[in-house]
Amino acid sequence: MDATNGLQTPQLTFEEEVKAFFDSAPPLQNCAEISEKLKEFIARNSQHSDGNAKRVVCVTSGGTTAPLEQRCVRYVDNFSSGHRGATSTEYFLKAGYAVIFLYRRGSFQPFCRSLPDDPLLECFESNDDSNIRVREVHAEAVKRAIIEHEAAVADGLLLKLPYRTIFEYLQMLQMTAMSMRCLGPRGMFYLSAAVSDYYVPWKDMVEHKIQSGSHLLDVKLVQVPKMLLVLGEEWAPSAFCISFKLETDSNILLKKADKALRKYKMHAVVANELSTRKEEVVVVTSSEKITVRRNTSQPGDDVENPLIKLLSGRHLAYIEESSSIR
Ligand code: 9Z3
Repeated sequence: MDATNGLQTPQLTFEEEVKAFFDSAPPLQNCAEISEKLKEFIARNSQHSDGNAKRVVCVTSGGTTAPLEQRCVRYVDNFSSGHRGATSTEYFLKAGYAVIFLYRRGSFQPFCRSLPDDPLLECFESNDDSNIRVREVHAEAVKRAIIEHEAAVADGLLLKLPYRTIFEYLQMLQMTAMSMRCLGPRGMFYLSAAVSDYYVPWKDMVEHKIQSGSHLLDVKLVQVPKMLLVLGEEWAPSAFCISFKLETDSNILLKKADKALRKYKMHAVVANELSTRKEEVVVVTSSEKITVRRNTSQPGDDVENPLIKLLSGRHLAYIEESSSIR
């Protein structure tokens, strides 16, 4: 695949690239339903039954696909499992947030991380009367998953919205951000999804399955416009924005995170290296680089535990600071 786009393409401004992306994207199928769910969720948490206006975070999770055919058989994907997003969602809920969980279909889900890969078949068994019961060995994990998930949903604190493609993801992120605008600084974006860097614009994509048989497959991929800038400047200008930077070469990680912080005007960038991402991350802000590690002396602890504590504290300070300058 030629990611350098060997064709002579016209030079577009950034604004034109963004417009071209959205203009050419296939419209979201359940747009009205998503919009209604967002409206209702945000209204409810702006005046929650416990009397407090909640802080609301949009957690993006998993990886986007870039389809190669309109009637998609093949697509470009990435490694992301959604573990970071699902785990962080649990800790955000614990910290008192309402969470919009924008996740890749089929990726890890909050409260289900400790269940086996095939939970339905592995967690349950039938007895002699063909009644279904939970296997003893998984009973604790299943009970915890159900109780904690039910509590979050019953309290109206968790809204789950699935995506698969880069087109769906960016349209849903835009809708979510516009809906969260009314929250001002109480809104937060925690952008842990691994977003495709390159895609085939819908209008340039073949309709039917690409036929095999030729020695070389020549597909032109175009850079996905970095929507982080648009998010912070236009879609939700008062929100607290955290993005992630992933590298496999630890020598360039912090420099790249620092660059992203300034270029996309984020409040913090969480830098992580592929092989150690579950053990430690570095939170890069304009004035600090804070290493956050999983507490290894506490069995089952996650790096997201201290990470969300740190970010939640920073978000509170940001809200106070924003209200004092209004
Ligand atoms: C991350 O860096 C996440 O922490 C991981 C989590 C994807 C590594 P898993 O889902 O992994 O738990 O398996 N996410 C963002 C990666 C990314 O694509 N960042 C962009 C970049 O590096 C900036 S938007 O250019």
